[in-house]
Amino acid sequence: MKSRHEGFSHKVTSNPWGLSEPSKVVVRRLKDMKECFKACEEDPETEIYRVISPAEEEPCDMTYALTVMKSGKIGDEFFMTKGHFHKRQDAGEVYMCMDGEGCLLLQDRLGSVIRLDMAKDDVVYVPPAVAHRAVNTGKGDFVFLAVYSPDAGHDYESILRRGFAKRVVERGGSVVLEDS
Ligand code: M6P
Ligand code: ZN
Repeated sequence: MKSRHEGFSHKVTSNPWGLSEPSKVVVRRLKDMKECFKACEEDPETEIYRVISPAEEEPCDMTYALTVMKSGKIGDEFFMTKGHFHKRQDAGEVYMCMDGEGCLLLQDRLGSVIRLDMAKDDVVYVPPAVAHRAVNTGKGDFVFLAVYSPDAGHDYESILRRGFAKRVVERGGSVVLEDS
């Protein structure tokens, strides 16, 4: 890994999806996010998604991460990320969908939620001060690259306490946004 002053680069690989070396992988399983799903009878070891990021130790002003989310449901709820606010109130983020189909839920501090659908090649801007959660509504992996400032920080607690006001569920074969 070069120092951040020299820049750094990776290839996004497919089969399997990942970033070329050197990179680090964080796997999130059902047991790591039980508070997020309404039902959780499935195997706690079930992998929901993994986040692959540069193995960069030095502080950077910008970085990226690839998220690879499996297709599936827990009860009637589609696989999703934990979701977070940024600790820094002025830090947004950009998501680029590399493969699959899904959506982003954006919830502001007052609890209003909007859903932005995402498919391969879509680019989405996530404004500062909204909690964001990605949901895989497709039949294959949902893969997206996020570009953000690492010092934005992840605030999971605020959104866990309140919860997302809407859930993405399957009803009669359709993808539906429902009140929590
Ligand atoms: C994207 C970025 C990461 C985030 C990941 C998973 O790749 O937003 O910063 O960690 O999605 O989302 P979460 O942290 O909410 O589980
Ligand atoms: Zn974020």
